[in-house]
Amino acid sequence: MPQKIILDCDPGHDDAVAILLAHGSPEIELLAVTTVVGNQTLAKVTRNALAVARIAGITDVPFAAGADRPLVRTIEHAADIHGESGLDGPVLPEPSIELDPRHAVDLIIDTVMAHQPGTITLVPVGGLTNIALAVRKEPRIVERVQRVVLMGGGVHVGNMTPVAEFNIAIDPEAAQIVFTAGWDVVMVGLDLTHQALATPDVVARIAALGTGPARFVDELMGFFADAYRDVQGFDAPPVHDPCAVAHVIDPTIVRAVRMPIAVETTGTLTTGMTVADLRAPAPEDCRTSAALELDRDRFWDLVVDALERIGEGGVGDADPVAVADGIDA
Ligand code: PIR
Ligand code: CA
Repeated sequence: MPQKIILDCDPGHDDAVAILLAHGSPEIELLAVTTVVGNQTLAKVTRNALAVARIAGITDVPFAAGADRPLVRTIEHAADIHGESGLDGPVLPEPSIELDPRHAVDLIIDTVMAHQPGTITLVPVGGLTNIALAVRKEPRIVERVQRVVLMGGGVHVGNMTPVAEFNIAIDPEAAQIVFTAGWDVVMVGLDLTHQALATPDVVARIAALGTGPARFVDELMGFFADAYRDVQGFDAPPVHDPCAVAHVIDPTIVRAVRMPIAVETTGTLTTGMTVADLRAPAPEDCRTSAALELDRDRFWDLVVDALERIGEGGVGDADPVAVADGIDA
C-alpha cells in the first residue's frame, strides 16, 4: 500500500525535485500539494508549483495556495538562492491545471478529515505557516495525521543564521506550534540534507535520461549550483526537500534518531534554532526525531528512478505552448 502524503511547499529548486520524486515513486500516493510563502512570494511559488505539475504530468492532484505571510513576522525570501522567479534557470511552461479554489489550510484539513485516521503523512518542506494554521483551525487533525515528516531545522547546522535554518527561521512561531502539537514529528534538517549534494556525477546521471523533466532538473541544478557556490561557498548544492519524501519512501535511506527538539522563538542570537537534546536515552514520551544519516547512493537512485518513471511527463512534443516557451527546444 503506498503511503498517502500531503506535500506543503514553496518551490524552490529543491521543492520542485520533491514534487517530482513524490509523483514518480510508487511508494507514495500524492493526495494534495499546497503552497506557502517562503523562497519567494506566494504568487510566485504557487505559479512555480503549477509549472512543475505540468512538467511532471500531474493532472489529478489538487494544488492550493496558502498563507502569504508568516504568523507574526515579516517575510524574508531566499531570492539569492532561488532567483527572482523562485525557480530561476529553466524556462517555465504555462500551467495546464487550475488551482483548487480552497485555501491550502482548508484543503489540508478536508483531506486529512476525509481519510481514515493514521493514514496520512504531512510533508512540509517550506515554512510551517499553513500547517500551524491548520492545527489551530481544526485541532482534530493532530490525532488523525499519522505523522509529520518535515524539511527544516538542524541539530548542529544553520543556514539563515549561524544556528537557524530558513524554513524554521522565517516563521518560528508556526514551527513551535507544529513541534509541540502532540503528533510525531521527524525533522529532516540540514545535518541530513547537506549530505544530499547534487554533485556533477549525479547531475550527469539525470541529464543522461534525456527526457523533458530530466532536462528541467538539470537546468534547475545548474542555477542552484551557481547560487550555492556564490552565496554559501558550496562545491555542489544540497537538494534538501526530496530528503523528506525519501524518508517516507524508505526510512533506512534517511535515518532518524529520537530526541527532544524545541524551537527557539525569543532568543537574541538564536531565534529559529531547533534545540535538540542529544543526551541519551530520549524520554519515553518523546515524539520528535532528527534525521542524521543519509544513504547518498540510494537517495539519488530514488530520484533517478522517479524521473525514469515520469518519462516525458506532461509536456509532450506535440504541445504548442511548450514549444513556444522553448521547453522542447
Ligand atoms: C534553501 C532554502 C532557503 C534558503 C537557502 N539558503 C537554501 C529553502 C529550500 O527550499 C529548503 O526547503 C529549505 N529552505 C532549506 O533551508
Ligand atoms: Ca522548500
